Amino acid sequence: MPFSFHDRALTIVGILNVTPDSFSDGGRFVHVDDAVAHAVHMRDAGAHLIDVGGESTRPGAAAVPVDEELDRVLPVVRALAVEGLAVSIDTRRPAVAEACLAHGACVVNDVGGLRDPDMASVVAQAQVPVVIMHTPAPDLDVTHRNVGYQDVVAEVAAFLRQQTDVAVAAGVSEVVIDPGLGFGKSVEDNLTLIGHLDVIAALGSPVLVGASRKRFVGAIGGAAEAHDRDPASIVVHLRSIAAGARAVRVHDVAGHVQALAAWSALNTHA
Ligand code: HH2
Repeated sequence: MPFSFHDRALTIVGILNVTPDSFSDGGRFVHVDDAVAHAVHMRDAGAHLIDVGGESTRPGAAAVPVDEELDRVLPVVRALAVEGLAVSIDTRRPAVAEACLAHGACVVNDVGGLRDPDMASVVAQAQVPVVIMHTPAPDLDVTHRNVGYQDVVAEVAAFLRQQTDVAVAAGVSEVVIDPGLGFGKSVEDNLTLIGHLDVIAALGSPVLVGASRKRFVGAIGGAAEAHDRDPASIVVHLRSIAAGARAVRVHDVAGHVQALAAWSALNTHA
C-alpha cells in the first residue's frame, strides 16, 4: 500500500518498539499478538502510520546484530501489513529496511540519517518515503556523549540539507526530515531547535518531530518517569506543529488526537 506524507496536513505516527529495552515501552510488545493488538489500537485511535523499531536508541542500549533485529521486526511488519496497516520500519540498517519493504512496510525511518550509502539505494529502489533524522555522529554511543554545537539549528539544518541531496541524487521519491530531538542534544539544544523549527521547515521537505516521553520533555515538564510525560509531549508537539511540523511520532495517539481537535477548534476562532 503506497504511503505519502503529502496526503494529509498532519501525519500521526504511532510508536511500536518490539524491543526488550526501549526507554518507554521496552518489553511490552515483543510477542507478535501483543504488538499487532497495540498497533490496531493506535490505528483506531487515529494513527496514520505505525513505526516499528527493533533496536533501542536510548543511551546505553545494547547493540543488536542485524539477524536479531530482523527476527524482532519482520514477523510484526508482516502481520501488520496483513491487517492492512501502514507500517514504517525504524532502522539504521539497509538489510533490515530492504527485508521489511519486501514484506509490506511502506516507509523507512532512518535514525542513521541516511549515512549508510546503501540505505538511499534501498529506499530509491522501493520508491517509498524516507525519514532522515539528524544525529551528530553515526555511532549512537558517540551521539549520546553530546559533543556540543556552535549553532545547533544551523548544524542540524546543514546536515538535513546535505542528506536530502544524497537522497535526491539516489532517486528517492519522497524525503521527510527530522531534527532528531534527544539524540546528542542538551535540554537547551532541544528547546532551541523547537523554537527555530521554521528554519528546518524552510528546507522544503515535510518535518517530523519525535519528542514523545523523551528525557528533555521530562525535564521541562517535571516528570521523572517516561510514562508520565504524555501531557508535556503533547505540548511540545503542538508547539512544533504551529512552527510547521507536518508529522509527529508519538506513544499516546488518543491523547494527541484529542489535543489536536481542541487546538484546531481554538485556531478556527482565533
Ligand atoms: N526517536 C526514537 C526512535 N526513533 N525516529 C525518528 N524519526 N525521530 C525520533 O525522534 C526518534 C525515532 C527514540 O525513541 P523511542 O523509539 O521511543 O525509544 P527507543 O529508541 O529506546 O526504542
